[in-house]
Amino acid sequence: MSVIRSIQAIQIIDSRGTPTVSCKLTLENGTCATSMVPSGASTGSREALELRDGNEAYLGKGVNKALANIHEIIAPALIGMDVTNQQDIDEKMLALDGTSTKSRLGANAILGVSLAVLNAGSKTLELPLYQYINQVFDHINGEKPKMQMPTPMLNIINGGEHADNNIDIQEFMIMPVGASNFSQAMQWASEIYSDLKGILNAKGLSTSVGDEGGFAPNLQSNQEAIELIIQAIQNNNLTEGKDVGIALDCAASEFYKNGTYNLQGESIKLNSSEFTSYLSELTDKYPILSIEDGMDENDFEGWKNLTKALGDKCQLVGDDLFVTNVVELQRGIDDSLANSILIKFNQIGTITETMKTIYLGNKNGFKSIISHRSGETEDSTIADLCVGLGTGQIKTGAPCRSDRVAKYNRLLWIEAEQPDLTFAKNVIG
Ligand code: 2PG
Ligand code: MG
Repeated sequence: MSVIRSIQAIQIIDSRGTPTVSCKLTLENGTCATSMVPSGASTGSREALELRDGNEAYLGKGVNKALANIHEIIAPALIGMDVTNQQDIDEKMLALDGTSTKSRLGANAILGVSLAVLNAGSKTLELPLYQYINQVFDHINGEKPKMQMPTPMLNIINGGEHADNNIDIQEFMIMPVGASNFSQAMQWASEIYSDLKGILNAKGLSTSVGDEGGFAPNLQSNQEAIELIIQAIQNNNLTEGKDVGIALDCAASEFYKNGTYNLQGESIKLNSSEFTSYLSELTDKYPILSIEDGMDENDFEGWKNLTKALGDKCQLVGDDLFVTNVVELQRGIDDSLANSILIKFNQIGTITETMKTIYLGNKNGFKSIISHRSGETEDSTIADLCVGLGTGQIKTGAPCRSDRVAKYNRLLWIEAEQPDLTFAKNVIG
């Protein structure tokens, strides 16, 4: 039995220079494993609580209260437990917290430990992390997913809360669905990314990057961003739609106020049904395979209408809408809101709950897209999560900046180690 001997947590810095939690877990058999917790900027209002100190240090963003909760409340309760029993450990932490939003201990404290437990379990059993994750899912849900390599969604133009430019849509992504394997998908994506830089340069536009490594120029419109990307795809002798599709994350909650979708970059204000038409027109005109958070997180009527209008031909992904939470996802299933879910483990706070949400989605025909946060670290667990659970898609930023490529590089290694894993292309529609 691989018993937990100690848990240590420290404050580290994420990709935005903001403090976050890192844990180190040591077993009686000497095995050690670590974790680092990501953090969002365009957060959903129903996400589990990220505990911050609120004092002068780090502009109030320190995480010393979360560290104290790990050392004083979580660690004493977990020491002596078998690290390979992920579900028991996560449930113990949920009981210690006792709130529905993890507001007592903090989702950042709980996730730091939950992730370190997952990593320590794989190490002590000497299994690659993705294989161990596959087993843990089976223990929790009684079903072994078919492992596969994901299609990446690479965010190459950043807007919204992730950049200080004038673009309202937060993420313009490419999906190399026509590639024959993951390495080729990454090669195409990197070539398109470099080409896009040349196009922006030639137009005298900025090639500085936003929080997720995509370019962040000022542009006339959302359409212009899509057209620049299509140009870069074509310059590489690839066909938009067939080889490389477009995916958007509107993060619409960020520009929705008092019943209006306010596209400041284009000086237009639209009501819910007009914004649905705006998105439908974009989808008719361009090869858009996936739209995330096309509607505000509380505009349930809007979500219903969008799903009616586009749900048959386009992946509609709930991020702020579902916050990786089974209760919110069940509402979406019952009310026909969206057809897919974005999965971010820090929105909910434990590996066990994350896996239960994915299982509920699977059972109801929802696709799960494993996602980074805009504030990231070099922790690459989400790469293994997406292979081990065979979810088929991952979004983790541009092919640029170490916090983003850490995940893509881990996936390149997994593909090299497991050349027989299928590449989950053509996952849309
Ligand atoms: C999103 C994410 C990640 P954030 O909205 O999907 O791209 O952003 O982490 O800021 O919520
Ligand atoms: Mg999102």
